[in-house]
Amino acid sequence: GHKGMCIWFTGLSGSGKSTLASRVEEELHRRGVSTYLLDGDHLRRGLSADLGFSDQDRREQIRRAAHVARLFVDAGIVVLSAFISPFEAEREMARAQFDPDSFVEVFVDCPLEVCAQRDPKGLYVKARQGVIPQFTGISSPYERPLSPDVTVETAKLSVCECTGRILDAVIPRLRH
Ligand code: GGZ
Repeated sequence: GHKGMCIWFTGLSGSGKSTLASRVEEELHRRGVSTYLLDGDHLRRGLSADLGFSDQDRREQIRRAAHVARLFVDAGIVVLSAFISPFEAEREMARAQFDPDSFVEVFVDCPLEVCAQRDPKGLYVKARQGVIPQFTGISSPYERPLSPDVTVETAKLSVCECTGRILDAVIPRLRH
């Protein structure tokens, strides 16, 4: 068996959080680990359908996300949380929900310009046109993590290499 754990991905829109969370999830499945993928988009369609993107709403989004993650971790599941989570204070609040060795903060580090070039959903174009207000990195802040457990530079490393680095931090902590 293994214990529950929260792997918390933070980074800009388009930095690669969801891609890496699902790749890490696949690898954990191969090792027989029970997982749950929790992401911003999903939560915002249901539990957080009442929230927008003001600083206050983002703080509330992260509070809810951390709480839901905690429920799953208590049930022995490894939760992969992928939220921009732009504020250090809320990331620390999330961390505080867990035992020190049951929370791994992964900074998905990618330059804004690269994220804006990737722009898989066309959101950066709309943000720069002012069509989408309060867009992270354009018209809303992103505080870089001060002490993440793992940093992966997705503009420099392959998805495979980033996945490997995250697993290297996670796997040893899964044992009781
Ligand atoms: C940032 C936005 C915005 C604004 C819509 N700012 O890359 P995506 O598209 O698929 O995922 C992003 C998602 C961000 O939700 P989170 O819950 O992760 O954000 S936070 O932790 O800050 O609460 C993005 C989309 O929503 N999106 N408008 N204005 N991202």
